[in-house]
Amino acid sequence: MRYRVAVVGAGRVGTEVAKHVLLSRLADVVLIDIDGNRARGEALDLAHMVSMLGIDLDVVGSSDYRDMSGSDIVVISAGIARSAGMTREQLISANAGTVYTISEKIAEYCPKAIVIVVTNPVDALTFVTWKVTGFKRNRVIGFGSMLDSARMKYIVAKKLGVPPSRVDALVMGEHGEAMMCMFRYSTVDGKPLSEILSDEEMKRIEEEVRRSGSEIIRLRGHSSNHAPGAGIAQLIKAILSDEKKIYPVSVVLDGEYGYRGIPLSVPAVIGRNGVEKIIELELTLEEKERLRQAAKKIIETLRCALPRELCAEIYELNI
Ligand code: 2OP
Repeated sequence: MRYRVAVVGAGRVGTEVAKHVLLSRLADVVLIDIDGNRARGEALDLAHMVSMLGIDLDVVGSSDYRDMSGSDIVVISAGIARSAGMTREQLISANAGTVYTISEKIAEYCPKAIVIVVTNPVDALTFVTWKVTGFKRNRVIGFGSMLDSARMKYIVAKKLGVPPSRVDALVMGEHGEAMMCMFRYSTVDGKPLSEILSDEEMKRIEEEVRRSGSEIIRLRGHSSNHAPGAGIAQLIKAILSDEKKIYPVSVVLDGEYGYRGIPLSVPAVIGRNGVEKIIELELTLEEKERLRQAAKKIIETLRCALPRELCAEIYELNI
């Protein structure tokens, strides 16, 4: 079976996604960007890369949304990225309109696709994509906490002096300041981290995970792209190969964790239908309160950018 992945937004993250999809031999790629020459230029360079490696996959660039027709998966990576000193939420007014327009085009040209939202603030924009496409919630997946989980895994591994492959880490809630490192559900050699680390150590690790994205921006002047590219390709592989692997992703909840019609980052089984199932972990009272704070923050972000006509239900929520 030959698959097709469309990546809308041929910037640093989008091109990295395209590269990983091609290198992992997952699908043909179409790069869409309002700057058609940029999309075509990146596609040409990537086409030379696959030719060099003897990988028989097509990659094209375009500014015409019609060229993404028939794609199995569409990745939304367009929009403005964070710069130094900014929070992800501050991007909502700049990026909501972009994601709105792209979502309309996806509904028109790729009505059967699964959409992976990457543009920040990702949880809020997962909601916008779900609303505008009208797709079932299982077909709209936000990528964010998976990146935070990989960062947590790296930081814990360094701290404990073990290779990252011996660590399993879970971050959930939101891809933003209210992210929650789930130490009780994260392990080293199968042992919960909450039994190994002190409260102070856990606090410091969580802060380091939270600061990881801005630290990259501080050091090199622009936001992450290598880890997101690799992670999004892992999600694409899980979908196309129907892996049914568990990854933390942003999804609009329908009663899980006590929320309905709100996007939150939660562990989910990912397979051919996108989100096949949401894993409902048992939470302590403190964790429930932190999840509530994350939900509240996402709702406030949505209210800042979306008119009441688009999401009356978000305005009515009292969390
Ligand atoms: C990050 O955390 C871009 O939100 C992304 O690096």
